[in-house]
Amino acid sequence: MKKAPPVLVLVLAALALAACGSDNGTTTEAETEAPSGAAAGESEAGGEEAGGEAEEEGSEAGGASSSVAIEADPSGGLSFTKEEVTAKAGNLTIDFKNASPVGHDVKIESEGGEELGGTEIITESSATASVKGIKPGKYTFFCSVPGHREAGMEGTLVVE
Ligand SMILES: [Cu+2]
Repeated sequence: MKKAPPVLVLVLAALALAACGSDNGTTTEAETEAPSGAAAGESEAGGEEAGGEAEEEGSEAGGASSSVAIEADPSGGLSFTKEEVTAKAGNLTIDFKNASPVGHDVKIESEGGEELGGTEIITESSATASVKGIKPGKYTFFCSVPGHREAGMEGTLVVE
């Protein structure tokens, strides 16, 4: 009966070794991850440099401007033909077209809910609106006619 404890000790020792083995495995994995992580850090730094250059180009241009085309559903539905549009930071022109007889407009709203600009309500025509010095980020474009936004007349404006 006194032999049992040594066996248990051996079993425990074996388990401990197994545990050490898996620990070592984890350590080895961590070590192999480290160099790639460092490499990723380097490439991220490179990306930041590229981003900085792009920003410099933007500030050099000063009055950089771009335009986006937004169109209401020509068949009169309460939607826009695009759910997402992309523009560049700077002075933005929105070319809005509404071929339907249902009145719509387009308003641009910041993520914080601040209205930055928009068009008049139009039917069967087109209108433009401008937002000066729009910054990179995500904005919402929507129709401000009561009930239209709630019905789905909104989308995302991504400014790069
Ligand atoms: Cu509308």
